[in-house]
Amino acid sequence: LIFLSFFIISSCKKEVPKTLLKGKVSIIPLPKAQNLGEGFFILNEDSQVSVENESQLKIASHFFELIEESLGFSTEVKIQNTGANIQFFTDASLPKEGYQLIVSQEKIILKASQEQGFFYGLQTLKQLFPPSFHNINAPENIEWGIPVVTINDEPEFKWRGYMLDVSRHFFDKEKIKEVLDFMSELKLNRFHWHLADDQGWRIEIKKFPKLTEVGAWRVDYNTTDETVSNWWGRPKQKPGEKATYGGFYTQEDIKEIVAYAKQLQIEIIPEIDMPGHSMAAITAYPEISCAKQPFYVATGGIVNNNTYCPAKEKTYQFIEGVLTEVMDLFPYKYIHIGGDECNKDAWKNDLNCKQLMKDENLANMHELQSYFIKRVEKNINAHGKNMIGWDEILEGGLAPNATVMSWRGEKGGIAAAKQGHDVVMTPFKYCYLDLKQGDDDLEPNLGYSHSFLKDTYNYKVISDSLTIDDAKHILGVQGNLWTESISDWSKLTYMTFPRLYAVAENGWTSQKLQNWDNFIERLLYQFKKLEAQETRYATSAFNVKI
Ligand code: TNX
Repeated sequence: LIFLSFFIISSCKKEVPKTLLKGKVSIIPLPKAQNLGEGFFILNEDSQVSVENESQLKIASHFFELIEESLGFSTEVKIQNTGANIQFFTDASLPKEGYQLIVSQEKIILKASQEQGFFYGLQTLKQLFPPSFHNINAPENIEWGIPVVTINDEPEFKWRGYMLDVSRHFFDKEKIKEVLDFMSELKLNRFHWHLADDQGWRIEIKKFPKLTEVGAWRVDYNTTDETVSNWWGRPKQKPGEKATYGGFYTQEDIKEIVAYAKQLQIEIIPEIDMPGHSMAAITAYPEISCAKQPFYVATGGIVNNNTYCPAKEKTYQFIEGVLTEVMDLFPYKYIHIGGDECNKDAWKNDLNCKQLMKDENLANMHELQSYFIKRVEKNINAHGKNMIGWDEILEGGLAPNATVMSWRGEKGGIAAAKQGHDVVMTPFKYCYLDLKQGDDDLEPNLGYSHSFLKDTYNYKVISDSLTIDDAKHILGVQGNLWTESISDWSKLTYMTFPRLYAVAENGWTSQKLQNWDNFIERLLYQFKKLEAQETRYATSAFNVKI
């Protein structure tokens, strides 16, 4: 009895590291090579980090500050602290985004050649913690067991994207930061921000203030029925009705987001959709349309006459004014100009359009659209930037330097690559996160057709019909979340997860290493983590009713 009570007392005194789960590594996206050893490295409040220089210091301090609450203690990060048990080293032989992470029982060593690699090595480290680490309520007096493992890693593609449509439903800047957070954990590095569409203009443009005074607001349907059929069936705004639903980002907000994304190694691709999908803009500035007024910011579904007029100089002045401010705000290479689903009815009977087609020898509406896109590209190129657009920009002839985002299938992307243009693959069947992910009776209030997790996972980014040289033009892959039926955060995460894990693995892990059964096993860790964070995700992918 004395022995037993001694045992009980002593085991109560010392906080047992509850988190020492049996060693198992469940990293998504799957690293290029990993070798699991025996035992654990214990990370506790005595742990210290040593880095070599200021740039590493920034990355490491940012990381350990962010996880301080989850850890339950702070971790000291210093330059050249030889006694530290977590050490960073430059290894110039590693690729830009690659890293090597070596966890032994005594030490953690992280090697990379550049910032990106150190950042991604740390994201991997974060996934080596047990799921309880991600609890929103921080534990106290705890030690964390990190399994002994050696990981050598680098990505397959340089474009690993996620698109969010903030026009159909607006998500404020704090939510955008949360999007960037979950992206960075999956080593996604391109955030495509769909900022303008028929149902709302979301970015402040100083030269054209009505874009946000008028274009950012529509009639509030305030409905809890968020099926796509509800969206498509909505009546249009009537004269005298007040437009109160919406929102926009100020230029200060944009700068804040750009700085935030930079710390997470994410580039942002702003999209201003044109010449179609532009109802919000022409409601603010009707003179750049060739359709008849009045215009209203669209409340939902079918929108006609939502185009800029390609035959007015004013249109090009407007676009130049808008894009100049956009290009100043986003210090990156690409500007997305949309180009999709342009309904050309308003152009067909317009006298200016007819005259322009004659003058420019344009045979049909596709060539007229191509004329418009090419002029816009010239302007973008003159600012030293590249234009990217949806695959409709192939119609009537591709602009000389355009990059194509292939969404209606793989055909457009394949054709563009064969013409020597760069391509990002986002075929809707595999990459559209707004499509249903489970059987109809398992889904809450959602619409469109299906895109099952397994299809997303098994999608081959490089089509068999490409030669090795054509394939070099495939920059990567992206998951797109259109928000017609998504007005709140919990639905956003529900549609995004788990499919974004599959997109991330398609972007990072080579096809040869991908394996569905193994992916599902690793997903279980991610699910526990999402639960710990109280993030809603879909189980309908596994035919489980929620
Ligand atoms: C097509 S994808 C669109 C969007 C819709 C989406 C719904 C693309 C370039 N255009 O405007 O939101 O389908 O899945």
